Formats: sequence, C-alpha cells, structure tokens
Amino acid sequence: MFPRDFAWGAGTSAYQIEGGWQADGKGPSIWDTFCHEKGGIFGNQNGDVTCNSYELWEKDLECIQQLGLTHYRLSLSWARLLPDGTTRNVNQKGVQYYNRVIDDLLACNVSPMVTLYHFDLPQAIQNLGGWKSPGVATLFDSYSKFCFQTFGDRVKLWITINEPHVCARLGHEVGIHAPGLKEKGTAAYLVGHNMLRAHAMAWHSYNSEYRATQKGAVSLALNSDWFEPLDPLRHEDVASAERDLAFTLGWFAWPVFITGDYPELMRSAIETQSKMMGYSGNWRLPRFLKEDPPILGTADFFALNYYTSRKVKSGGCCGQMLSMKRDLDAEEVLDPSWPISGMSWLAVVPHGLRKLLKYIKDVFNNPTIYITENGFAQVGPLQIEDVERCKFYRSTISEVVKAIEEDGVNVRGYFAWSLMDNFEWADGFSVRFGLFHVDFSGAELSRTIYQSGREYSKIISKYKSAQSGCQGFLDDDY
Ligand code: GBH
Repeated sequence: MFPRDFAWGAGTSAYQIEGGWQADGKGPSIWDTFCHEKGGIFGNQNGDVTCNSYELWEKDLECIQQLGLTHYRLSLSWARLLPDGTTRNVNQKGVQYYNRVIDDLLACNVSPMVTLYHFDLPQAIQNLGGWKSPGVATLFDSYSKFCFQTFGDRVKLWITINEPHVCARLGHEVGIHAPGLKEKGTAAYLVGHNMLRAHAMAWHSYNSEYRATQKGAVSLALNSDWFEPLDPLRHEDVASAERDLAFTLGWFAWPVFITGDYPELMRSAIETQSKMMGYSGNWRLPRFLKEDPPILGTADFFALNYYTSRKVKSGGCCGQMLSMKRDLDAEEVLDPSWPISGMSWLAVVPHGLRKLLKYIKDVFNNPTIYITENGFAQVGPLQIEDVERCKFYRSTISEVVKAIEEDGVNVRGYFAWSLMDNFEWADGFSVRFGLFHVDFSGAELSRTIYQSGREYSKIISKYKSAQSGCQGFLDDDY
C-alpha cells in the first residue's frame, strides 16, 4: 500500500513544452542555440513553439486535473526569469508566468515540484564557459536564491539540477545535447563537478536562509539504469556492473549521500586509464577543495529518474583516445527477453526499478525516495489506444508496490514522464512520451488523452480512495 501522502505526479520541462523562446524578454538558452545552429536534431526540429505552454498553460492545467494528479513536476527556464543569467536583470513577465502556473496548481489542490535546471543554461553563461567554468556555481546559487525567494512561499519540493549525468555526458562528451561538445574523457567530469558544487551551494543557501520559514525540501534528480552482471558467476561481469553503477548513479549519489567524494571505484578506474595512456596522476576527475561547499548531506530526499536496465559484461572498449567509455571499461547489452519500447535504448524492465530502489535503500542509507521520472516512448504511427504503455504503467507501479511492501523501501512519490508529448531533445517530435497526445501539426496544438492517461488516472484514483478507506479496493489487481 502507498503511504497516505503519496505523491502521484507527472512531469515536464521548460524547453520541452513552453515554446515562446523569445517571448516577453526571455533570453536565449543553449538549447535555442543548439537547435538553431548546430543541427543534428531529428528533422532539424526545435523547441521554438513545441506545446506552446507559455500561452496554453490552461490546457495543461486541464490535463493535470483530468488525470487527478496530486503533484505536477515542472522546470523553470533560467533565461526566461533572468535573460542574461544574472540577477542584475529580472524579467518580470517570466516571474508572472510562473507565479500564475504555481498559483493555479495550488488553487486546484496540486502541489508543484519545481526543477531549477533541466538542460537549458542561459546562452550568456555558456559564453562565459558554461558548466566547465567554476564560476557557474555562484551564478546558479544566485539564480536559486532568487527562485526560493520568489516562489518558495508556495513551492515546497525543489530539484536543483535534473540529471547531471546526462548534461555532462551527452552535452560535453557525446555532443548530442547542447552545448554539443565532444571533449572526450575530460569535460564531462569537470561539468559534473561544477554541477555538484552548484547544487551544494544552492542546498546550503536554502538550508540557512529559507528552510526555517519555507519548510520545503531540496534535492537533485539522478538518472540511472539498473545494471546487473550478464553472467553473475563471472567475476569480470560482476565488477563491470558495479563499475557501471558507480559511474552512473554513484558519480553523484556517493558525494551527496555517503562520502562527500566520488566513488573510489570511479577514481581508480579513471586513474588506471590515464596511466595506460601515458598521463600521470588523476587530473581528470577533480577533487573537492576546502573552499568548496561541503557536498555530503546536501539532499533532503533521493530523486530518481528510472527508465530501463542493462546487463553488463567486461570489455568492449574502444580506440586509442581517452573517453568515458574507456574509463568505464564495460559493455552494456540487452536481455533478449526484454521488450523494446519505441526507442532502442528503452527496453521495458519494470522489475529493474524494484531492484534499483532496493539498491538505493541499502547503499544510500534508506533515504526517502521520489521517482521523479519514469515512462515509455511511442514511435511511429500514432496510437491513442496505447495498450503497451498501459501495461507498462500497471506493471511498473506494481513493482513500486513490491518495493514498498516487501523490501521496505521508503518511496514517497511517483512521477510519470511525461504529462504530454513534447520536444524530445535530439529526437525532436519523433518520440512521444505523453499521457496526452499533442497535435503538433495543428495550430491549436490540441491535447488528447491517451488510453494510458486514462489508465494512470484510474490507478491514481483507486489508490487514493483506498487510502481514504473507501470500499472497492480489494478486488483490484494492482
Ligand atoms: C530523461 O532522461 C530526461 O530528463 C527528459 O527530459 C526526457 O524527455 C526523458 O528522459 C525521455 O528521454 O546515449 O543516445 O543512447 C532520461 C535518461 C539517459 C535516457 C541517456 C537516454 C541514453 C541515450 N536518458 N539515455 S543514448
């Protein structure tokens, strides 16, 4: 059974849904630049308009109400609020927009969970070096304080940074996300480091300046697959799976939840590769300095984005150059029994979520966990009757029930990704994650509920009525 105050939510992010990329004084972000200049996005698409939530927020609110959500997770566009990234210039129109969203949600009895940063750095800050530059942490801290000050009387759940792993790796190592850098084996570690410093500064600011009056909670959202050894009897596979967990979840979760520093496994793997390539010492994975804000303990809950699982075996690397892949020295494969959703990376493995939750409980000292993202993609011909996705949500949520009831994991919320179809980064509009379909070919951008939206809404209302002691719960099957 779910705890009484369990959060039933759905999520979106600013660049993926808002549009209005130049409206009312918004500054450009690295995603505006990346889509307009670098190409590489499916069909040359961009988020200039996307769901146009900047103008159509009421439509989103109707969707939220139709689902019966208790929580809605959205992100703020830093450059909409602070066009040049600094608090020297505040865009009041941006403040008004988010005030309205937050007030409308609360008026409908929906609690906002607000992410400060979901991939869309103000271009002005990129021009100063972006996340590679240590100074970004101070700018992020000022932006965060501005948001706590402006919205924190009403927002009680905060995520500082969404998926530092994805920003670092896809943005600075692989280059398929903004800002599109491919500085293999170096930049991602620096970016991850500055993201942790930025997060920690913001958490400390909240802790010392706002917590007493605002009484909210702050964390960062970490994405991880569940990794397990291809052959559990092979020592190399077991070690590779452990390394993969350390490089994905551990990279950020160890510093914040266990030691204040990176996993030893990660440090030694990087050092080994540096040496093999003829470099001395561990110069790629930075160390936290005395001047840095302490990282340990800077999360009031554990926010997990889970999508899929991998089997891992040793080896599989790769060329004569430094790279994260080389450092990781592990090969990820799919189990043939796992169905694939619309996207090749997204194998459907609901039981992997249960295992990952148990792992987090055991390794990171039994934290309160919010599943801040989880979802299923549709590609190809539109199916409003999306039976596979209905099954996906049912079985995923039943795995969460098992994690709570049988493994004693302290899960406090579940956020489906996403409220509606939106701009799926490098995949543009070719991939649909929504509980609502959005008609991007029509001027109205009309939202239509998928069958999976109805299904999720039924699940929510069953659990809600069970919690309030109504009859009729016992004969349901999830
Ligand atoms: C989330 O990240 C994002 O937070 C969200 O904005 C997005 O819409 C959602 O996923 C759906 O994609 O190296 O090319 O094989 C999810 C974590 C990690 C999933 C990287 C894709 C591998 C892509 N992502 N992963 S690739």
